[in-house]
Amino acid sequence: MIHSALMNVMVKAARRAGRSLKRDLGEIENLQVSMKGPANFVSAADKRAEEMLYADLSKARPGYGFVGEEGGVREGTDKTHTWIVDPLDGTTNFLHGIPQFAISIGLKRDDAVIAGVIYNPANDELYIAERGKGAFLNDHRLRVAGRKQLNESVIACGLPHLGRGDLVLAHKELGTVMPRVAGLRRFGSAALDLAAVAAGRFDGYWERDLQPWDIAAGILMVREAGGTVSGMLGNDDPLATGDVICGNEMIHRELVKLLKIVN
Ligand code: 2AM
Ligand code: CA
Repeated sequence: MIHSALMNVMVKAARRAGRSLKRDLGEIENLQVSMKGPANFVSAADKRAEEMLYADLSKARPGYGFVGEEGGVREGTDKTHTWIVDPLDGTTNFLHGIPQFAISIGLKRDDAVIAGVIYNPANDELYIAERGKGAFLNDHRLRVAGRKQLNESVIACGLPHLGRGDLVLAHKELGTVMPRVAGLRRFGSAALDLAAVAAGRFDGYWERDLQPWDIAAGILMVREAGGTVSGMLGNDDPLATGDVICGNEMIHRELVKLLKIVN
């Protein structure tokens, strides 16, 4: 498959940083003996990956702004374009040697995300999307699942992290959704959860309190695969609120309805 010049830049950067993360994952097993060791090591791996991404992306597109999970905001001279980058989404999984983590790169032009790459170096799954051109997993075109009923759907979710988020609300949401779906899943990487909805593996997904770098690329992925994405209101912008609900049009609508009842 022939990629655009922009997509070539993004894929190359993701693959190089991915090689670094994969090497570091191999080291994690050796560090499991020490409690403090792995956390510090992962934080270093994370920063290293972000610096590689910044170096590659800013070299290929000088002047674009850069917002990364680790390094904060780096202003560019070109005020219309901004990279939104998570060098390691699914940090907890990575720390535990669970191969469900990814690099997520989104490119914003003005207020719209126009390109996204999500790459899991552990299994070499590469998701790409460009606005108006569709979404692809390892160059196969993606389409969201077609299931119309929640009771035949597998739905993914996120849960509040230690010391953060609203636990009572999360329990209520789980209690409402769980008995109505074929299966509920919690995989721990928002970027890969969105990618899995785009790929039709999950029929839907919701999570609260996320950051733009967790979801920028994934939102585009779902939309380009024909899915619907919003915040908790059903028509609001998840990049602005940090809350996300998605699926095909029907499943998205059902999830919005259910989660509204909870609140
Ligand atoms: P991260 O691994 O890059 O931190 C898991 O539910 C999702 O929430 C992941 O995408 C994770 O991204 C994100 N997340 C956001 N804030 C978090 C936090 N404080 N602790 C753990 N995960 C967090
Ligand atoms: Ca993240």
